[in-house]
Amino acid sequence: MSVKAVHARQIFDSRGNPTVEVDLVTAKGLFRAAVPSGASTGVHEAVELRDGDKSKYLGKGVSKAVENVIKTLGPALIDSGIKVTDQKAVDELLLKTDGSKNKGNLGANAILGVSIAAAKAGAAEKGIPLYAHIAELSGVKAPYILPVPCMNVINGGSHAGNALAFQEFMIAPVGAKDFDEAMQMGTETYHALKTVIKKKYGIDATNVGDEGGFAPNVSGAEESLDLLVTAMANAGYEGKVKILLDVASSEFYKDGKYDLDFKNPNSDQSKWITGQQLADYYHSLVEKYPIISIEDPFDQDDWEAWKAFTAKTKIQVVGDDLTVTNPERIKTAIEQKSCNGLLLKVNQIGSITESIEASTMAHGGGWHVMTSHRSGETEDTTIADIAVGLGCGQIKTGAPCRSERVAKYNQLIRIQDELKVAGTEFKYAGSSAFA
Ligand code: 2PG
Ligand code: MG
Repeated sequence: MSVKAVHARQIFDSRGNPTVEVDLVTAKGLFRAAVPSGASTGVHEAVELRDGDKSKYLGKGVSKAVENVIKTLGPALIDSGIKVTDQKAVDELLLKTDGSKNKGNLGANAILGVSIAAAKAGAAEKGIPLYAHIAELSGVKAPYILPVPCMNVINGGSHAGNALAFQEFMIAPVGAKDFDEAMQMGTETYHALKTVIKKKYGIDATNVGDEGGFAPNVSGAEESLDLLVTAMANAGYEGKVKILLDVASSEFYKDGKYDLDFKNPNSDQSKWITGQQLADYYHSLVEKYPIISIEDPFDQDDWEAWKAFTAKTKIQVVGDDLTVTNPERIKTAIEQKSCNGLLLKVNQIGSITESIEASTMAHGGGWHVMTSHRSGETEDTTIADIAVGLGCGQIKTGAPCRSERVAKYNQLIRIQDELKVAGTEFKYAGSSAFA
């Protein structure tokens, strides 16, 4: 079945910034997709097309991207007669129509909106759920794997108005028996954390950041980690819930050094540290706390620091800004042994087919894959289906707070429920996701 109509409009993301929504119509109905947007974006990401007219939405309008869907991508897809079940052909056409390497002509936000909507239409055409369609497209075999929810419960970096340099402190209920129990452990630990923070710093410290995690004005990583360890123990999940970090260090890499005080306009340059000093700091944290994964420990182009750290540590090292879900950069990182895990963000690369390719390549290189939201999100839950369809084993989509975050966890609850009711074999990834 081919595409009958494509429409797009400007809607708003969770930070109140404009973003693209696409409606794609086939004989089976209307299929809708909304595109997320990052704050700590990597410089090598595909281009998110913004209008740049400072008099409107601070230059962040997406009317050009919307127009590119309505006037160019949509008509090209309709005229091609390509079947929506053939995602590869759909995406190839979208990429060819754009014609650039970084999707800068029509915008990765325009292309991705159409690509996701087509995937939803393809699933409907086959009469199967989206995760099953993605599993078929990627050749991932049964049983389905429900991912470990990695919940970002303390927000720092560019996602929060506190002094904390590290961007994300996540909890991962690896010791749960299934996804439902993982959610119980995660939410109970989140609430225990709120109590600990309130007791220690007062009620105003329980306000939340961009991804629904708390954003207390702590002095640094160790103070945050102490809070997490206390909350995990108070909730009764010591040993069952582990900690993951996303340092997002490209945000504070300056002149070859790392500035852990980067949000202070009067930061003292003599205190900026080298990659080696930062690596030593990570090793000491891993010794002291139940940390099983560190994302973006070094700058997106500080390849040597990545390689040295990955060679020395036993934990998962995740590439986000380093690899930007781009098969070319992932290939280099596999060859150079720069990291051993991929953060999969569909809007970093801009199409479903290339995201599948990125995941397949990472798995082929012996890496684990974590599907991820962006800090600016919408109510679209596609990444939950992607995580299951690609057998990722890990997903991060914020704290269990704020509906744009919880929507994805709720979709995973629905998927697990559906699989149970249908008697389809599945398993919860648990600690094997990090082994
Ligand atoms: C990250 C993401 C998502 P952003 O760095 O991993 O948490 O943040 O979307 O701002 O790039
Ligand atoms: Mg990141």
